[in-house]
Amino acid sequence: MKQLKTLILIVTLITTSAKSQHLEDYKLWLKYSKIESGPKVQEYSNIVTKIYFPAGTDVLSNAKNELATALPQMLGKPVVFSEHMETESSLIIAPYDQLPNTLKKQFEKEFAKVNDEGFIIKSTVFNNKNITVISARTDIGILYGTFRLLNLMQMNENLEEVSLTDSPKIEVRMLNHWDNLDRSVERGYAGFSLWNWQKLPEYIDQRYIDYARANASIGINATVLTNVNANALVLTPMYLEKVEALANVFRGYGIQVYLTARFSAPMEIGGLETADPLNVEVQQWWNDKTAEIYKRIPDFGGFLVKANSEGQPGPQNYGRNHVDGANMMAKALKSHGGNVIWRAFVYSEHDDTDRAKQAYSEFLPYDGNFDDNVVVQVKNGAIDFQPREPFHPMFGALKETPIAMEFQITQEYLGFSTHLVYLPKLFEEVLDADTYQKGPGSTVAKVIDGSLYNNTISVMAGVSNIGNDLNWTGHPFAQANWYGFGRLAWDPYLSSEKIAEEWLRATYSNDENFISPVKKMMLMSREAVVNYMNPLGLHHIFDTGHHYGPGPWVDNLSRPDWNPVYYHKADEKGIGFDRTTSGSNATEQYAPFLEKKFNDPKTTPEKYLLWFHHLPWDYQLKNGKTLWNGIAEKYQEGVDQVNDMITTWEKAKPYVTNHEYEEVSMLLQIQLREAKWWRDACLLYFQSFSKRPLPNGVEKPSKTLKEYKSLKFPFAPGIRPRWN
Ligand code: BDP
Repeated sequence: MKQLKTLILIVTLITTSAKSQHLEDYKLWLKYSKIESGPKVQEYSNIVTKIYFPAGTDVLSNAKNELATALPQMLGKPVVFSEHMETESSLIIAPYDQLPNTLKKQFEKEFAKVNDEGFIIKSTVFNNKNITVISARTDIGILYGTFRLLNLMQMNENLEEVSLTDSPKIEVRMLNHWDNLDRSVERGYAGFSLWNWQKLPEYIDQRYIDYARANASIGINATVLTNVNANALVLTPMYLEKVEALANVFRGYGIQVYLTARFSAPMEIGGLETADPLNVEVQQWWNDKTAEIYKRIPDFGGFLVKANSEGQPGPQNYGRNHVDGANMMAKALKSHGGNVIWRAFVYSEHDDTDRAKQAYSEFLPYDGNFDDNVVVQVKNGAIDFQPREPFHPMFGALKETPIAMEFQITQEYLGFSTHLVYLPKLFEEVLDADTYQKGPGSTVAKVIDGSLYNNTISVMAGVSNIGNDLNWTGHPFAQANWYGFGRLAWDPYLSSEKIAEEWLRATYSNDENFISPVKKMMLMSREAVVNYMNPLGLHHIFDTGHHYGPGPWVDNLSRPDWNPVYYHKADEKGIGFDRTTSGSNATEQYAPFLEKKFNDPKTTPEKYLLWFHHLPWDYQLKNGKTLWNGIAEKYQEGVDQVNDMITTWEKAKPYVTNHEYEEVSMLLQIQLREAKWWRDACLLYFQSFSKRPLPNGVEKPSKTLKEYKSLKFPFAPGIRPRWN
């Protein structure tokens, strides 16, 4: 009997600890683990001995709750709050206008640099006592400052003489959820949609609150709840009531809700016979609909619109253009303070010019014609979220109209949520790129934050990788992509390395022996995926529809620009897309300095070589090797890099829990298998044109090309559902 009891106890202990380990994943970078270093515990305890935190709005109480949760966990003792300033107050957290006059005066200079969402964290002397102050112009600034203080503690930073002033550089920092009303997520690889439409509005899932906390902790302040391939039903009262319930939760964390607006909604749910933007009844319908939404959600952000793109309805169905469509919605939103975010992801089956040129050609003539609450949202590259693309030529070229960056956090073309790929490295490459549109130094970051052309609104959007998986993002390291997107939207000049370090410290461990190799692994992971999928500027050679795995051979789809053969153009002579003056001349869309550079293969960075040039198989690369050998070696290098990632992770074992170790290990094994699959399938296929042997050091494929071609994945996740 006694033995049985012991056994039961052991089993219970094992299962609870396994369970709680899983729950650790759920906490994202907000784990607030106990701080092990004695001196730091002492230092931080002194700072938070007594916290003055005046009562106020929901936003302020959410900040206070966060401290009440985090500090006892990190420091091992309860915290004392007071709503009155006392002589013992060691930490003062208050909006600027509630600070005592002496402190106000002291911080005047700092506040000149702080915008409405920014904050200061400063050590100072007050009433002859060392204190720390978090202050901001607004409550939301206080929330951001509070999260930053906790983050600094998580990273064991020195806070004795802290002096920090920070403000977001981009105004709208938003997630785009491609979530459908049936809870499937287009290109989602982390389960189903978080939004439980059926139980809303009454049932408020704890997930909504934790989602909002996580976003606020990194400064994300807007969310588009629904798929760009929109369903008009979300604009009906039944759904708006549910949207309102979500907005009520998010408001307390400074997050504004946006919806996608289906252009044909006036017909589908409004009973009109047309959706022509110049029709007065249609305009009235949008005015009324917008007013109805604002009645429920006074801080509603506005609409995100995908129009006349990939079969979605739009103004062109009525002989009108993007300006007519966007301005109609802008007028409806204007008096309420809302924005229209109009996507420029357009390419047409009726246009046989290079797909990479089409959005620019279509939108550039409209520059300056959009209303001032319209922002044009452009993907980072001119094709579609590939592992690597040169920056989209519209950045810097569109001058009068504010242009929003659209990054994809979900890994549609980067191995889904199975591959460890640290995306801030990709985001950073794009943001740092120089457009030369206003001379050297005209970086994409300066275009986006509005500083290059003094644009009125600035927006950075990320297509979310979040679903209802316990760990939110499918791969635990994909949490870093959500985190990193938020940090870069706050400050597009941050380095991806700093962000990786912050995330690792908050998520796993502060041990240098862990941080340094694992950070290196993260920073290398993006180049690895480029190498084993799309080296040297190759792109869009994915198997079609689901984009899972390689499919460079696919040539039978109805539209030429949906077929991978359109993009690599491999033949007996060579490989690559000629976008120079002798080809599609897409290079002319860049500033003259870059145009010239990209027109010549010798001056084109090799990472973009086959994006801009069709070159013979024996073309000589900078390292003296032939193009064929260079391609083959890059594929092999990608596989080798995944092997290195596996070795790094094995060495990281002592610093993480068993569960954390195992889950990443298993995923890395899948990544290795798939990296080899990419290498072998692509090389066998391209070899059928190059007719050259694989160079030494490149492993022989384990299957035949026929076998790779025969693979079918009808149930791969994230496939586009049939819209409507
Ligand atoms: C592509 C996706 C497709 C999206 C489309 C878009 O394959 O599912 O609907 O982009 O951005 O990347 O509208």
